[in-house]
Amino acid sequence: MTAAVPEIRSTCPYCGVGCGLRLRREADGGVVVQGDVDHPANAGRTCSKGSALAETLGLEGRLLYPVMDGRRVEWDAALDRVAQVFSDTIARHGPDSVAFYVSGQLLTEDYYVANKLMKGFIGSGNIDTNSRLCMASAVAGHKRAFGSDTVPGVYADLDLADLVVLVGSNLAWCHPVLFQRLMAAKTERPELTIVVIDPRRTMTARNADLHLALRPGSDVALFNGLLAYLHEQGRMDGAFVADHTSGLDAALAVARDLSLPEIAEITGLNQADLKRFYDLFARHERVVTAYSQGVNQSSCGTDKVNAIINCHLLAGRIGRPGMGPFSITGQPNAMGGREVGGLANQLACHMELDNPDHRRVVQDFWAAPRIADKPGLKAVDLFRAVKAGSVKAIWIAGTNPVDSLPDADDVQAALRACPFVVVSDVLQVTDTARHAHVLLPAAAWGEKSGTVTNSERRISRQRGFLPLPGEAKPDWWIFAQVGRRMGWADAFTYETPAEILAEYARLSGAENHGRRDFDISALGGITAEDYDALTPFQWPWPAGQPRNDARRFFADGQFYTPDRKARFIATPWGAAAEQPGDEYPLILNTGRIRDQWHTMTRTGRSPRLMGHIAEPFVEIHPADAVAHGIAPASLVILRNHRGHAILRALVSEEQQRGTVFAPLHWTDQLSAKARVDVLVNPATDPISGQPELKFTPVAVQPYAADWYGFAMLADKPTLLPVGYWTLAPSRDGWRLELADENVPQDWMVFARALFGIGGEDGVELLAYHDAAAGQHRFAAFRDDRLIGALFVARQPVAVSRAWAAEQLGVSFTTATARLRLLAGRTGADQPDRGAIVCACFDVGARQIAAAVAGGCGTVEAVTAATQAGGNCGSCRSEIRRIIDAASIQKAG
Ligand SMILES: Nc1nc2c(c(=O)[nH]1)N[C@H]1C(S)=C(S)[C@@H](COP(=O)(O)OP(=O)(O)OC[C@H]3O[C@@H](n4cnc5c(=O)[nH]c(N)nc54)[C@H](O)[C@@H]3O)O[C@H]1N2
Ligand SMILES: Nc1nc2c(c(=O)[nH]1)N[C@H]1C(S)=C(S)[C@@H](COP(=O)(O)OP(=O)(O)OC[C@H]3O[C@@H](n4cnc5c(=O)[nH]c(N)nc54)[C@H](O)[C@@H]3O)O[C@H]1N2
Ligand code: SF4
Ligand SMILES: [Mo]
Repeated sequence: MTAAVPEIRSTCPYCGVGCGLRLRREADGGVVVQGDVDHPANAGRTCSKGSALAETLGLEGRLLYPVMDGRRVEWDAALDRVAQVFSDTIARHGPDSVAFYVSGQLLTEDYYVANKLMKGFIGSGNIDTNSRLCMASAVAGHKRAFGSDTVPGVYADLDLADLVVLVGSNLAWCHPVLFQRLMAAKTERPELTIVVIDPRRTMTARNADLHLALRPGSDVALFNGLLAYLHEQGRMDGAFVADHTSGLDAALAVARDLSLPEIAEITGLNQADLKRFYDLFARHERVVTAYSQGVNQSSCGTDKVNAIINCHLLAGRIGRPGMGPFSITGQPNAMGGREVGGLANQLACHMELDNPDHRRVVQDFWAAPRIADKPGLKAVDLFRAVKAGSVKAIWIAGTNPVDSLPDADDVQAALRACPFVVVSDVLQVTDTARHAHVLLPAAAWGEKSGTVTNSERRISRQRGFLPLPGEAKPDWWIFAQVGRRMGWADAFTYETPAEILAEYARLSGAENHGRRDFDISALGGITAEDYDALTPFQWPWPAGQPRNDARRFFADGQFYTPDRKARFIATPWGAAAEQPGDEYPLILNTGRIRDQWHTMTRTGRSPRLMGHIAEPFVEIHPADAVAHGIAPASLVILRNHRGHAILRALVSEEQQRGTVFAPLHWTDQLSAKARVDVLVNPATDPISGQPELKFTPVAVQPYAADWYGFAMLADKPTLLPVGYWTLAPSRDGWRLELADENVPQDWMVFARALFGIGGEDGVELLAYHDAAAGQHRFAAFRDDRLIGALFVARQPVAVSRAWAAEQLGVSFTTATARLRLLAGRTGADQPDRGAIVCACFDVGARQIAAAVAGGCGTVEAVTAATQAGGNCGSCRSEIRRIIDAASIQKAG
């Protein structure tokens, strides 16, 4: 009998909210995931992604041993080869001819070792991270204003604020637990006002008191106008500005360049809405401005950040409860990576590469033979250098740049051309891993141990509770092994993550004396037992001082600039260089959906999460759809001079005219041509180097499909020789959307190939054809089980996907049942649930609509009747939408 495994406390591997989880392994091997009520970040709440974690832990597709040139090898051989090629390349071409590209999903300990190896021992700044695509503008903005990358606020400020302004943040989908916390605060204090600034009417915007659907890219003009308005209205905190800031005059002069009518013109907002927002901001002392990628991912992202911070400085609204600018981080350890120096222009512990004093402190502490003496290449430039051949060996860990960097086909070309590519990942096949000469199997979440820092500077433990599968190893171990083999055995002796954290903590205190914000030296002597027991805490925590959670920075008006004053930054408004025109008339905006995480390597395995949105799409305004000949649910080619993508049209009024939105998630693994980053503009912010991921001119045109198909399959298909396909796992197999410009020669042959059947016994293949109507249907059964069904039509196939996905698990004992399936009809005993709205309890839109029709008039009533919305709550807005739609229908 298996011994009972005690409950483990850990941290969610997804977003920067950093929710605490309790994990338990059942006797049957299953895993139970629950929110940790004792964790201050979530107090027991989770969202759909967190609560579906157990479904993503299977070993299918995992990389379980090292692979070299396509063949399995021993760890020694792989590590020796990596060390050898890196050493040789450095010997022949210098330290800047090699690079690491890492991730905000690595743990702090992993990050620390990789950074130490590159900056202190190889002696190059060439380690950058996907946080360049994510947090770099916030970092640069903080440094310009505060002299350090300090996030002043804490989550409790959202509960205490009277006005919360969300800029370029779809909090409801991207940080659901924080959003629920905000909504709970609003329920308790309805006077709490929420303003959302986003070109799209997102789920977040639907819950706002005021939604400003500004023109993409125009935030600087909006906030410059606010700065001038606050000054004009006498909202300046004169004493704070005089004693604790510098540079107001220049910032104000630039802000005053634009009149209100000009701002209205630039932002596309009407003057009344602008004034309403400005007035709300002016009137409320307790205001939090929380921002995310609509701000950071822009060619003027750093100016957007500073334009926001300027307003808080002018009004003196920073460092006190319930107020302040608040950058919400994306990845679970985006913040930890910034602390540890993962960006190419930083050292470790918030020290700077261009500061000789900091370089000396770090080099001495590491007893390093050298130290990088200049910033390394930032992500976009790094891959350009790979393509140009000046970087000849690259090691990619915990990120999938062939899908997530802009101009992604160019990144792919760079990797194809690179003499030596190492990839550490948990999966065997990703769009990036395909290009690796050496593939190293990393331990995944649940197997590895370490620490992460969330958006409010809270450091929490991730704890392993599953055995390391195959030969997988933690990332820190892999980097340390290579460091040893490159000749620096003494510097990379680590045997446990606890030792690494202790060393890192000591470095944070080295020659600090309160001069640097990041100080966790209290942990400098942490033992393995204390590390195991470490409970979540917020930094700073200097040695010899008590823990001081929920501390706000800058309460004393002291900043980390040389004169300890915060700086106003003049932020002149300017339009993005690449604008839409005749050839590419629409602006492509990109981002996230509720139930998928990035390149879907984990969330794409959960049928429940796939039930929400199962296909890559492009959202387009009805007027633009008509203008470009796009019918709802048809397929669309999105195109510009960099490349193209084929996506399903989602025609929707939520989208601003002149713009389209597509999710970044889909890869070549799950769809034929849905990597949107192929199109995306690689222009970067001149200060932060963060790319313009939300603003790319594109053209749209219909995909000239001759036929559309929908299939469900018991086994994953191997060959898909059609122009368009998208795969999604369903409970007992796979769902497949298909289309092509040409008709197959023989539909029967096509169907057999798709189902993976020949003429074997025991398989019954039913077919229905209406050639005139272009309709073809096939269903194959083995015994009483469905092994494949295909529906083909001239128009997008009108078969309920939610119903169809469930048929693979059904027993088909009668001929009637089989024919009914072929007809694509729901049996009376099998109601069609509609698209999954509540991923936690698997409740579909039709079930919710039925509950509403049956008298449930509130979200709470729907929850009581169907369970929908009763767990994480991130679907509550969608439930409300269904209720609203029903009441409008009734009224009409
Ligand atoms: N479900 C889910 N959650 C996630 C992730 C995920 O993959 N899936 N990823 C995590 C990560 S790493 C990150 S970085 C965060 C990102 O979290 P968010 O930044 O909230 O998410 P995005 O969808 O990237 O973009 C936010 C919004 O910016 C808007 N926007 C675009 N252009 C502009 C503009 O010019 N001005 C303004 N004001 N807004 C604009 C977009 O319309 C979009 O709604 O999410 C984290 N959480
Ligand atoms: N167009 C557009 N592009 C974007 C964005 C956007 O909004 N629009 N957002 C950008 C942002 S903010 C981000 S953060 C990036 C995210 O983009 P990526 O970082 O490329 O996306 P992920 O899918 O999270 O990649 C993580 C990889 O690490 C692997 N992995 C998981 N766990 C581990 C582990 O423990 N160790 C190792 N070694 N590997 C592991 C996974 O299998 C996966 O291959 O995308 C960016 N790209
Ligand atoms: S909000 Fe959801 S994805 Fe983010 S940390 Fe919490 S459970 Fe994980
Ligand atoms: Mo991110």
